Amino acid sequence: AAPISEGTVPWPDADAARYAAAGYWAGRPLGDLLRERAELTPDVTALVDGDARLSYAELADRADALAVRLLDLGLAAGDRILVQLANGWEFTVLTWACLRAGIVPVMALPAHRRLELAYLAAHSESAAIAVPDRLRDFDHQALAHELGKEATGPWHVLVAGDEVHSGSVDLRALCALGEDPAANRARLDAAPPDSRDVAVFLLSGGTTGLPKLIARTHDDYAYNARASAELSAVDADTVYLVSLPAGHNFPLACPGILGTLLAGGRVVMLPSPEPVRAFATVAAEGVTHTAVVPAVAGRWLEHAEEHGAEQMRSLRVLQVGGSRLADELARRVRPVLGTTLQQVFGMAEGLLNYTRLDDPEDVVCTTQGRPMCPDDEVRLVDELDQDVPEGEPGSLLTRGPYTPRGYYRAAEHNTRAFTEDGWYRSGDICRRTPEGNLVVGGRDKDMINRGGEKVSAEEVENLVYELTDVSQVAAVAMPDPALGERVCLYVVAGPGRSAPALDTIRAAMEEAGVARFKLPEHLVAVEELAATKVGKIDKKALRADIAARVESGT
Ligand code: J2J
Repeated sequence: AAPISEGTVPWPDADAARYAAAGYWAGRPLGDLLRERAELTPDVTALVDGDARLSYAELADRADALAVRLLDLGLAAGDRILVQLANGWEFTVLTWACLRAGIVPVMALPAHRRLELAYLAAHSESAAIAVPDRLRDFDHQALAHELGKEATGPWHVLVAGDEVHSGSVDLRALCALGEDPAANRARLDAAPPDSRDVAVFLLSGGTTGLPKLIARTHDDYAYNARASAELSAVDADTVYLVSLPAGHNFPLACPGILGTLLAGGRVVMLPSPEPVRAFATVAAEGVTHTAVVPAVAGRWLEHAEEHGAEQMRSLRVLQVGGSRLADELARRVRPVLGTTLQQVFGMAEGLLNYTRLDDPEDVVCTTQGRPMCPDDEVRLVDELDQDVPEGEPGSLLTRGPYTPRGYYRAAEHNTRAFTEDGWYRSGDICRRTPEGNLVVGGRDKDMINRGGEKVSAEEVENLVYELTDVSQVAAVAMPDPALGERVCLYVVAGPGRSAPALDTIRAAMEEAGVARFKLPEHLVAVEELAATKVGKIDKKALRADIAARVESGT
């Protein structure tokens, strides 16, 4: 496989020097930092997953043992491993192991299917994949082997589960404590990754046909996690609950798993945010912090209103982000759950905005916070990239010490997604309040935000063109009370034909190996699609149309 450095876009030297001098970049690989932290409190519980409880010493030693066994399997520093694990202790041990060995995890989601995984494996030239045996009736292990048929290099299938088939590697066995932890440790300490090298690949929310990979370095991602921990008051007394997919930036490092472990706190993993189990877990483990998307916050509030919030007594901070939290929902958090709300407007591309824990209630409930770092640069601009007047809505551009300057191996797309001088175009329309907080009011990127899961309209449209014979299709966001948005398709039938049914399209997409959350949930067949002045499909008009239809119930 080609070295990663070939496809990444480094920060310019002057900026890198500035970020290092300011102390944001500590010059230490994440695996080192974790190992060091583990030594401070070896006997303290670091990780909980059901009955499994690992102390810092056990976690660090298992991670080292796994790292060494991965190297012995033939993986080398700089190699990539596609990670599609459910939320469980294996995810955390594997991530830690990778950070120690310099093996780079590519953070896929459990919902991804053949099409997404095949693309990610090829694009990252992964040499291995880590999957559950089965999850919700889906045979991940079988798919992982199928993907191997297309691999050009070595392909190891690591399986976390009870049913490990021949030809697979038992990930849990690989995580077993080694005979000689000191020897493992010495071997890994002798060849630490460079702190400026890639630590993890995150997936972009995506506005293009295929998801982009975001290369986050040890230096920038450690800062991301550490500074986040400070802003959400995560420390050694923290018990952080992970219930969103762990490979997502928010629960992984904002401050998430990494921020909590770097602070010496405890991470508790749950496979889903379903309220009955989540509430019981908060009570049983004394959870102090957790992160959810607005759709989950809504379900938790309803649950608490019905059954009481007694179980939530230990919860000090509820972080909510991933899509716009309605002000009315935000205002119910403190009275109903008795906890402090922290709004998080973040992105896997870097920039994180947080409301501060001591902000006035009004700021916490009506804004999405402000940048985490003093050296985060944020501009709000018009269509010509000119700054809008203060207080007016504009499209967000950003640069900073944890916002890489380009996607991985995407030179052509980077010319659009980034300005010439390295500003990332987030595509969010925001305004800045007089106190400096951002309020997200919309977006000018072609993405559908389904309860925090990002769906690229272009990706869906390409699939529909490929799989059906419609003559025109547009995927647009349909307002939804529970999820915020769902995917709606507008289609113009092929000549002399009728439009395909929604179920037909969904079945074809599923058959093609597309993640379920991307499947359209509503279809509107029309004679023609309105065009803009430049001849593009007028999505704005379609969004207004579907909103009006939902409103009037037609
Ligand atoms: C409105 N839109 C938001 C918010 C993200 C923390 C939290 C979220 C993400 C995330 C993340 C929003 N209000 N509070 O990585 O570390 C939309 C914006 C943004 C896009 C990024 C984190 N919080 N969004 O959601 O990479 O449109 O990251 O550009 O998945 O989600 O999506 P993603």
